Amino acid sequence: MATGQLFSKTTQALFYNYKQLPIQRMLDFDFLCGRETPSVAGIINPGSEGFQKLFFGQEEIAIPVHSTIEAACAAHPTADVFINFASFRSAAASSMSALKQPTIKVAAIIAEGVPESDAKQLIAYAKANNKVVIGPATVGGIQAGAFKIGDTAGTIDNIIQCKLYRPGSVGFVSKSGGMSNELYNTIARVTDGIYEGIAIGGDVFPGSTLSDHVLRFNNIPQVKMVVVLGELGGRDEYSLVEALKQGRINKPVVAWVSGTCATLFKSEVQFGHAGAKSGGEMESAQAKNQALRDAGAVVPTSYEAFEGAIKETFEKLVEAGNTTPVKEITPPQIPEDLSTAIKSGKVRAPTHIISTISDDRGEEPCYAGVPMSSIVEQGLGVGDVISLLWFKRSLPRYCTRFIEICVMLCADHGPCVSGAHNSIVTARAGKDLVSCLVSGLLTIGPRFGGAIDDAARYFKDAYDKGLTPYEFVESMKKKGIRVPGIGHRIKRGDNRDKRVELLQRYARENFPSVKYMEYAVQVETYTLSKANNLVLNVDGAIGSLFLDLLAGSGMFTKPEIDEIVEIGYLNGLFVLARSIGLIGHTFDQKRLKQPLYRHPWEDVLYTK
Ligand code: Q5B
Repeated sequence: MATGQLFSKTTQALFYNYKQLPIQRMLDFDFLCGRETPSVAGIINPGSEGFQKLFFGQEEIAIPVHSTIEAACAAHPTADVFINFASFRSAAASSMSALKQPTIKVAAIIAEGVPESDAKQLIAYAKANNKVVIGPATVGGIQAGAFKIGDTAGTIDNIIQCKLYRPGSVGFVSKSGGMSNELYNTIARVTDGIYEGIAIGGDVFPGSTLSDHVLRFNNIPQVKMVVVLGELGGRDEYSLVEALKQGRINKPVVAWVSGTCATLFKSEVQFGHAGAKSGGEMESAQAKNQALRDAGAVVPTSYEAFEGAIKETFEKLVEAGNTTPVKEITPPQIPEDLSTAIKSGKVRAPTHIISTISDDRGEEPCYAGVPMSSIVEQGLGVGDVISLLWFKRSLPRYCTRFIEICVMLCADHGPCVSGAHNSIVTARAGKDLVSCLVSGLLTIGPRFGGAIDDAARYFKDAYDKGLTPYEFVESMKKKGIRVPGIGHRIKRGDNRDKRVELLQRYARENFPSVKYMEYAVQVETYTLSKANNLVLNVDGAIGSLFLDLLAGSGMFTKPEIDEIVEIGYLNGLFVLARSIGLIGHTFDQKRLKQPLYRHPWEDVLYTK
């Protein structure tokens, strides 16, 4: 075990396993102490690399993340403390790897339940190589005003109350991490505060012992007195007794071994820590307290008297001129996190996004206020989900069924249409699913599949204005605009599109009114008189029928209908539906292991 200071105001650590809160607490402590460099030099997060954003005071900093201990040590050769937040399963192996790095001098192991045989190996290796292990099963330790391990001393408020932002003159060592918080507070009240505090952990085989740290404190000039909190079980306190008897400790030691109540129990009792069980007489709190007292330590008669004993010992030191209480300083204020400040109502902040269709903050996500479980329990379908997320209302079943029929009928139209062709070519170029999908989707537009909105706009305008089909079509011709929703590459007057027929039949049987659709049919009758391919196509059928749905369902106001048509909701139906087919074509090509597509020369007219 090293003989003196373990930490200083420039000590840096490598933190194993990304745990945002304890790292941020370390950095907040740094800021409180006026450190110039963050105490965490790097994070080791097995399997990932990059940077982690955290706050150092008011400044946001990026702490490097390394995937291995070796890489982290190589990148930060001056970081000599390894703080291990691994689980009990991997804590021993990772600690051993860290101790084997020449740059690491101290390893703190937080996990509880590390196998005792592993702990013994770590201890043996550390001893042989002059390294220090704190833990396992520890909260860590702190050098006041300089360096803190993980969650030691708890919240910033507690650290301020315990005056840990500046060094005092008491060295403190305890088995228990929880009790060390209590003692930091006590010591701050009755002395000038902690110089260094270590919780060795409650395991049967701690990496370093109470006496190891007391002997170390004895060599630190700034430490004027030592406080020790032991507990029943084990014989660690007897090493301290020996050291006291041998005169190896020349600073006042105030000690208490907790667990005196164990004698009240008839059988052996296991307290919180693995090592804290009332074994034989020698391991009892009473015996250990007496032995410490006999060896010269100040040992009160009860835990309640511990505070008084510490106070008295410190006052004697001051009276004797052996110590001058440190001057009090005011620590800087840690900037509050925005989320905490908002929660407490201290500040308000503008939001950057507004959303009205869904909410995932509660117990379960809601679509337009309807919980998912209710959607499932009511047996609703994808048409209802579209109705909630796109139109923000629950439409009647005949409407949502119509939406579902649109999606089903437009899901695919063979491999030769623009979208499928693009997806197929993209898949054969070896691209991923999303690339294949979007390359197909990008063909959807005024000529292919994306004429639904325009069809609805033009049919609505013409019908609402009372134009005859002749007036409407000829006015469009004059403007040089093809009637959206009319015309098809392969469908003809004598080979109608089955999809259009199915949609029309459903609407005639279920919609209260189909006036827009009937108007579109009249337009078709006129355009067919001009050319056999100018049929009402699937875009025109959906566009006109959706106008009937909006107007006839009684679920939309006139301004809402105008807005839906104006914004252009309806192409969304084709985009959504055709995605199903485009994904299918992509999988098909990949399943068939089709090679790179190259268009044949014979199919190209090369000309000047
Ligand atoms: N003419 C669809 O044209 C197509 C006219 C017209 C007045 C019209 C064309 C068109 C409007 C957009 C539209 C959706 C490009 C179609 C779909 C999904 C699909 C696809 C699939 C699937 C076809 C020949 C003569 C010319 C033109 C005139 C043509 N359309 N006049 N209004 N609308 N329609 N798109 O066959 O005098 O000879 O110069 O743009 O609704 O995309 O299955 O394939 O599910 O995937 O190439 O169903 O109609 O005809 O361009 O050779 O024109 O007719 O002016 O007259 P074609 P063209 P003229 S559904």
